[in-house]
Amino acid sequence: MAEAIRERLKTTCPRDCYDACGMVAVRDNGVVRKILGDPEHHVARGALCGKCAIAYNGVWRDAAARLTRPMRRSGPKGSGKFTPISWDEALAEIAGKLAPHIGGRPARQVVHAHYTGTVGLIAGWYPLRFFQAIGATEVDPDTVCNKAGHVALEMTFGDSLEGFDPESVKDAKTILVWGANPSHTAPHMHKNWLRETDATIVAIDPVAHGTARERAALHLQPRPGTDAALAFGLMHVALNKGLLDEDFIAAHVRGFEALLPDIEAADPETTSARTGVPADLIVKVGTAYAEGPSLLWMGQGMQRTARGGNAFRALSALVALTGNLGKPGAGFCYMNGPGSRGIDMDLLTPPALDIGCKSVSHMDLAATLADPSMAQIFFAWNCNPLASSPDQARLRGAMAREDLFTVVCDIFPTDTADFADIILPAASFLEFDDIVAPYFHHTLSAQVAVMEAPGEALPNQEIFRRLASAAGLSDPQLFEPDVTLLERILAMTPFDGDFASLAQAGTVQLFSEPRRQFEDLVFPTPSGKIELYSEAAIEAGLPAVPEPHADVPSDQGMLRILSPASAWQMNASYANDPGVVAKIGPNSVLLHPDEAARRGLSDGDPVVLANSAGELALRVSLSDIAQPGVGIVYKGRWPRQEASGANVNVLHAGRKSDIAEATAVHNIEVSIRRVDAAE
Ligand SMILES: Nc1nc2c(c(=O)[nH]1)N[C@H]1C(S)=C(S)[C@@H](COP(=O)(O)OP(=O)(O)OC[C@H]3O[C@@H](n4cnc5c(=O)[nH]c(N)nc54)[C@H](O)[C@@H]3O)O[C@H]1N2
Ligand SMILES: Nc1nc2c(c(=O)[nH]1)N[C@H]1C(S)=C(S)[C@@H](COP(=O)(O)OP(=O)(O)OC[C@H]3O[C@@H](n4cnc5c(=O)[nH]c(N)nc54)[C@H](O)[C@@H]3O)O[C@H]1N2
Ligand code: SF4
Ligand SMILES: [Mo]
Repeated sequence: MAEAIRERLKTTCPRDCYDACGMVAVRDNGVVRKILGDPEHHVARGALCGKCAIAYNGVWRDAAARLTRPMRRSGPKGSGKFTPISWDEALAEIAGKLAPHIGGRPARQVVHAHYTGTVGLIAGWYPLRFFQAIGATEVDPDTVCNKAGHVALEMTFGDSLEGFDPESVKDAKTILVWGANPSHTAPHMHKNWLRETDATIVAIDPVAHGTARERAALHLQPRPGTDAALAFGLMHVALNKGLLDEDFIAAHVRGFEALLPDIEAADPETTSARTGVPADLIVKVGTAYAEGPSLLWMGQGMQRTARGGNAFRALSALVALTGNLGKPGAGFCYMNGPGSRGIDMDLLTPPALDIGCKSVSHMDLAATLADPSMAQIFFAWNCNPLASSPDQARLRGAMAREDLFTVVCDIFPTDTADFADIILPAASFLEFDDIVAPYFHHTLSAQVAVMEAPGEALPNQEIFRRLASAAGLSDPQLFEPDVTLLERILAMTPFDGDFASLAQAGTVQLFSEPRRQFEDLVFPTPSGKIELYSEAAIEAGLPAVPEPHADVPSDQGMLRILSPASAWQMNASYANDPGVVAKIGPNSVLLHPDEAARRGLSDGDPVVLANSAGELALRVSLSDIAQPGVGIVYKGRWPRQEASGANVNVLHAGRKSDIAEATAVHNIEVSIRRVDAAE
């Protein structure tokens, strides 16, 4: 008998994840047997995270679980009843609906939502060309995730997409992990990078998460929404100990004097009372951070609050006034954009194609879709808004509009897909080539086709090329093939091989030495300096300088709900994998034992969380990772798999943060009551 031919193909995980793991697909006679972590990949080191090890060897390769044919709705809106149709029929039907909206003027009533289902550069961004060309209304993607932080950093440093290089850790003495939870969201950075460093790690998070417990020498556990006050407290310590970097401030910082009175007032006792962090810890951490060199990991969780933009500006002031920038082992990181690798995203979405797109915030998605004068056609692609967006009950109601023609492009039948008129089946990252520019490391990776797409599924980019053709559009940029795109992207980078050689390598390091963030200390702000005092902020109706804001604790009776990332899911992805379902168990609110006792609640009690936006039934789970006054409900469950038909976003009324109309999802407050057996 002929021996099976075994091959090992390298590829890359394109989830919206700091780690961007290299992977190996093990194939026998061309059939994928197993997806593993690439032993040669500097981050993965041979292991995928738990969730991907399950899902990539489970539901992602299970054709029966996937969308494999275009489909047309055959039941009432939201019923999830569909009949398979051909691609030609599906695209012709969509083109017919689009026809009255396109041609010359922007198609304002065509609304499209998208995000980072895949972050592959082509699959994630090329489809935007189609929407640019018709002038559709974009649901601003970052408003559901990280936009307040981006805009705050742009105001202050002129750029939010240049962070410290993780390789620069070798020169750092202190690392603050502030409002990020690597133990869930960057599992390999937690496992290796944060374990192997000699630097002192400090976690600053209302939740005693895995990184705070297992990696941090110190954990500051502020009340939610008090970070700006804490940052001023740390600056006070630095000022008091003569640790502010006066030369750096004189040369590179604008607005120090305007902050000074608030810094002087933020003594450790005052700060402790406002944040809940013990004064001696404030002194310890303020001293260590200011002595430096220090790295500051600015997590995305912290800015999803009503004053999240202000918090980011306050943390920026801490970086600037202690001069923790522009030298080895110092810097901050929100994320590292493709630009550090020379990639100009305009190549994928040429501005000249845009005939006048407008955008709306994700916080206004439900209201937009509810209004026929604003939305006649809705596209959701590369995202699952009925699980991830706010105001879930209202959004569901809006999506039930019979006259809202809805197209959903996904790889799985999600809650959002249930509301489609037409479903377009997408190919997964295992089924076509693409390029990934990781957002923590300054590396470059190949996503490589390792198997055929099931049924008739197609990559996002091909779907939108075909739709452009069906809609009678003719600009050649709407039909650029993948091979040319791959070539043109690579040509912008320092990598001098072709896609085949990148695919062979899996991931390439582009720089021999750690990159030094803002090395020349020239900042792309109007003044060229770090702008703590910001005219852009004033123009946006914000305070000229950051303020030492602290949310006051919830009223007696109300509970503050945080809904951060689960270890077992990627946003709302993977909830349909049986292996993942077994790991996540029933939906729960994690309560500190003291908080539960105060409310007469016990472990396992069925409870209802309620506020003006909605109600959610779940169970109490006692956990001392929560602090009193705060409940933790992990994000990402699929509403249709829950007995209540909803997830935590049913409690999010769409409150906006102070900057950029971005989400304040971590400001949710609810009442909590036990459900009696009779109910
Ligand atoms: N396993 C897994 N990994 C993921 C994701 C996932 O869903 N699951 N999602 C991916 C995506 S899209 C993103 S944006 C990143 C996000 O990854 P991170 O940057 O780690 O952000 P989150 O997990 O959203 O929140 C991080 C922390 O913010 C804290 N937080 C909430 N409110 C406050 C506050 O007021 N102050 C402070 N200091 N902290 C606060 C939460 O307690 C939480 O521990 O993760 C990515 N990686
Ligand atoms: N309560 C609460 N809500 C939150 C957050 C929170 O912290 N708390 N975090 C927010 C954040 S940070 C984010 S980023 C958003 C994420 O919100 P979403 O982007 O809606 O979340 P995902 O579940 O990642 O949805 C991605 C979808 O893309 C699909 N997909 C994967 N690959 C492909 C592909 O190649 N093509 C196509 N067409 N589809 C593909 C997946 O199957 C999945 O259904 O959620 C936000 N919602
Ligand atoms: S989701 Fe993140 S940790 Fe998991 S395999 Fe993908 S890149 Fe690695
Ligand atoms: Mo996100």
